[in-house]
Amino acid sequence: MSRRAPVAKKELTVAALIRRKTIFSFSVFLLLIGGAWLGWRWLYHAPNAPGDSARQPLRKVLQANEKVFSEGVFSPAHKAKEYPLSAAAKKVRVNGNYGLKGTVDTAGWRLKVARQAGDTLYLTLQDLKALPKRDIVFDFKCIEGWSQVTHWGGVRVADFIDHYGLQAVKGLKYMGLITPDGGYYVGIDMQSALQEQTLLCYEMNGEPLPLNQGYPLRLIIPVKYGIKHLKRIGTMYFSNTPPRDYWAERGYDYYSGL
Ligand SMILES: Nc1nc2c(c(=O)[nH]1)N[C@H]1C(S)=C(S)[C@@H](COP(=O)(O)O)O[C@H]1N2
Ligand SMILES: [Mo]
Repeated sequence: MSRRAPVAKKELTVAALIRRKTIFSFSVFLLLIGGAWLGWRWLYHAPNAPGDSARQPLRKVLQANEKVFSEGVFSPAHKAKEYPLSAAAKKVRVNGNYGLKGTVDTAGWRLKVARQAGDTLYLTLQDLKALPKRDIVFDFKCIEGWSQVTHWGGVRVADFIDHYGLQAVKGLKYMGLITPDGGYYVGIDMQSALQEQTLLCYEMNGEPLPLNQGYPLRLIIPVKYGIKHLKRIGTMYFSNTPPRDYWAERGYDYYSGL
């Protein structure tokens, strides 16, 4: 009966063990570095969508975030925190003046509301002031990294739409706003436009808006970053395709939700 004797496991010396582990660790290190480099190269050479300055893979991440924010964890009822009047800053920071060059024709200014099918409303500031006024004190946040608790007053976009019989636009996906000179423009998803805290705003600290803060009318939309709070509204329109958006065209998040 010939039984094979069990092969004795070859004992490794400590030095050989260390050598083996070092080679293994170094190979893993090289693989990770190589992977990171390839990934970066892929991202760097990835194309942009037409008219977009964000690379497509990065834009897809932003769009995935938007989906989570608008349909997922954060419900449509999501509201910005409100503060007491006493918390509002007296000296309010000014930021951004695209579309604000030149003065406003105070007497001639009208809010142009493009309803569907070429039918347009022209409203005066008095028309807007005749509607119920809503005051809000909230923490205004700019993507540049600053924030300030400030006090604004105006008419809710939702009330405005109901009052002017624009119910049909609620079925569309977006509201677009443009300054009178076309220099600044934003697109807002309808759900956020109709949110109870979103205002067509004509007052700051109980006074008419200063020129550099959007006189005669601006958007206040507390569930979004400052870039969406367009100052000096000229035209309002509605559509199912995303309206042009100044900062989204320059690579920022279109949704810009908080
Ligand atoms: N017309 C116009 N609106 C604008 C901007 C702009 O450049 N032009 N900048 C936006 C940005 S980035 C911010 S943070 C807020 C600042 O509002 P404030 O000047 O009242 O602080 O306005 C927004 N609305
Ligand atoms: Mo901003």
